[in-house]
Amino acid sequence: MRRVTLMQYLIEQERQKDWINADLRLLIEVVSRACKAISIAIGKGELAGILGGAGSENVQGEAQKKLDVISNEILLEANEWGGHLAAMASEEMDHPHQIPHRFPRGEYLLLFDPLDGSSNIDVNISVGTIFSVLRCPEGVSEPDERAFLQPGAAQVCAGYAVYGPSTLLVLTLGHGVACFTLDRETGSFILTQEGMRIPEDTGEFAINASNMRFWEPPVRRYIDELLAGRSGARGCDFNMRWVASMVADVHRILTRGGIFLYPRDSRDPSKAGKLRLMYEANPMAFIVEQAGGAASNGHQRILDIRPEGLHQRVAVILGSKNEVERVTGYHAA
Ligand code: P6P
Repeated sequence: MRRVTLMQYLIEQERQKDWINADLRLLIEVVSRACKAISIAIGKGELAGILGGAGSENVQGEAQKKLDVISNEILLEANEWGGHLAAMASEEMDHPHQIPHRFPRGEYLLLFDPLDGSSNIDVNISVGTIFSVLRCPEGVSEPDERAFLQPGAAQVCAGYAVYGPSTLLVLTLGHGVACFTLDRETGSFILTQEGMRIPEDTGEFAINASNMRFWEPPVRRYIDELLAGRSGARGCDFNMRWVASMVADVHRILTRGGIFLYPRDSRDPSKAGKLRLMYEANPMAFIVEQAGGAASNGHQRILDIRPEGLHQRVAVILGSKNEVERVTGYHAA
């Protein structure tokens, strides 16, 4: 594959296609640069004294890691000056971040989980950044939370960076999925995969099995059948993986297939699930569907869910199409 940088890829897309313009190209370039800065910060770890707790809580009531706060700041500062955004929203902030009036505003809304899987950061396991791009509704000059409450199907772009042995940037503009690998010597993201596809069948599932006693019957039935292996209803053995970093689990599924489940459970009936719709489930569902997979909450396509709150949670079942359809079939039974 000829060596194509992210910038070259985006400029070629802008020249040849109508689904990207200069502002969206700038947004992606700026977000990629922010992800590079986050990758460098993570790589320093204890040497920079940035591991451990920040001594604060986020809107989810979760203890923030120092790197959660640092990553959030990096993304805010990187994006607020460019004139491409109307506002930003983050897992780490109660309310949307307005673009300061000293900067021009653009047509896009950017949502992100700045450091997904941060509970893993102190034990040196892969984490990531997830982002989603929407258009600001026509005529909205001061976008508040309501401007963000659009179904995932309205996304114009979504992507994630995974900070693992390599730092990768995975991106969709609604016409397939591409993967870029960070060349640390030149500082460029290099195109390493295009047209990523998730196999429709799989022998590998990802779920936090410690929650088994809290699952609803359709999920319990599905997982029991997988665990029964070749002597059970499925007639074959299955393997399990659970990194507890959604970005790492989703990237594995994008690369070799699999099904990821974070189902609703009975621990807190007021919560529809653990993962957040707007900046975790929606961007990942967009990417997975663009790669030929499926993404459901058990009852409907995640991208069709009409959001009611910026930080609302959702059950997530995504990955290899035939397995996701089997699980949704069990919910309908
Ligand atoms: P558990 C990380 O905190 C996260 O939001 C996702 O990245 C991950 O898939 C999930 O939660 C892990 O949850 O309950 O297994 O720790």
